[in-house]
Amino acid sequence: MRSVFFSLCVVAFAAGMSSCKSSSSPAAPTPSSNGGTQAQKTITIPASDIYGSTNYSPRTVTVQVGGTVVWTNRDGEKHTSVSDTGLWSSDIAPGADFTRTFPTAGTYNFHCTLHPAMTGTITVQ
Ligand SMILES: [Cu+2]
Repeated sequence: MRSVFFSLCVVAFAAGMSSCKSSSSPAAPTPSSNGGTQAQKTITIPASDIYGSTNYSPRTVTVQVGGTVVWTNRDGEKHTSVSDTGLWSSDIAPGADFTRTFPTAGTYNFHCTLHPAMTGTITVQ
């Protein structure tokens, strides 16, 4: 019985009937299924905790080649975004943000010069 139905379905598929065609085709991939590589990512610096400590959130992001990263300072004090290799350096005042475009694939580490525990990594791919 099962093989008869399968055979009928194959015949119907060969004839171009959509009802069997759709059930035998794999689902189309969705655009967001590639791990989240995007043209722009935002790194937030949240308000300090009760110990006066904060950090980049998230500390690691991945963007497309040519994409941009925006650092947003939501804390009440100044922070910075400084490349470990000297590619960029910017103060980020409370409430302000800093945007940088990454035209070249690679891994870019950065830190805050004012708070040694604040470090992060950007992957451009
Ligand atoms: Cu800082």
